[in-house]
Amino acid sequence: MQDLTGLLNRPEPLVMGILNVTPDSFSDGGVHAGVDLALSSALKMVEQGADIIDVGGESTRPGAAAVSATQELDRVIPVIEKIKCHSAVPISVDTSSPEVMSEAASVGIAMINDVRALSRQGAMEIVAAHHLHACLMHMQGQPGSMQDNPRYNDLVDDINLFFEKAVQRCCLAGISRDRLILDPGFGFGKTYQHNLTLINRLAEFNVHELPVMVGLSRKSTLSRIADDVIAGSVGGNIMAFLAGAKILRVHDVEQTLSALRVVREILRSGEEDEN
Ligand code: 8Y4
Repeated sequence: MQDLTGLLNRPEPLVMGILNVTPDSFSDGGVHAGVDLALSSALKMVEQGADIIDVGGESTRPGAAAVSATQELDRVIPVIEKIKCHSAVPISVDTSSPEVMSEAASVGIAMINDVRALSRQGAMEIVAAHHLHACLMHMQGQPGSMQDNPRYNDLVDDINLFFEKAVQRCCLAGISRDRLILDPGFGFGKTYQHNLTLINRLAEFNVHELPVMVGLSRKSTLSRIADDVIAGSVGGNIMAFLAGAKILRVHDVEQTLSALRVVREILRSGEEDEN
């Protein structure tokens, strides 16, 4: 088990680099070529300053085919093992499958990033037993249909109620509260307007006094606004940081860190002006 407590207590946000190991991303030349390509992508993000690498083998895009736990294990476990041979970077696993959680925990990871918030049978117990950190993400509906007319009473209040219940369930299952991270799930059962509201009102998710994570990177709400989706994502992530986001899940580690450094230096200099 890798502990993120120290990293989470730093003043600066954590940048989580996205490593997709779905066949469409890393499978042009057989299994070994796939693992090597994934490794070099992970090491590049680490060099660029990523604090965590999020390894995912299930695509949650609308219309994506369901994957079996076996398929997901075959994709994810060899990549985790390979990264661990070459780097001490904390690893997060993007999965909803208890089988994958369990195998990954045995290999040694820091956290589970679950877009289904540990809702599958046995998931919470695995996180508890291995003292893993876990990101509980909000999603309305299921990946295949979540974007057909999502509706809320009050978006932020509804998500906060979901967080309240999910945190309570996790604590009852034996997970320490301080292992939990909350994510409002940008793009998961949200309209364009909902997604913008999430960023505008992001600070309201701080009421739980748990770290807030966001995944804005390259998503369609942002590419609809900006032709340059990388620059657009960096802008969204800066706003999220200013609203208190603690973990930024991104494809573009270098660009995100450059922008964060500038904003943090300006903030630091402003505090100095007060003296
Ligand atoms: C281009 C690239 C367009 C990627 C869309 C996407 C989140 C997440 C995803 C998130 C947390 C994605 C696994 C969707 N999004 N986990 N995972 N929060 N915690 N789409 O927002 O990146 S996958």
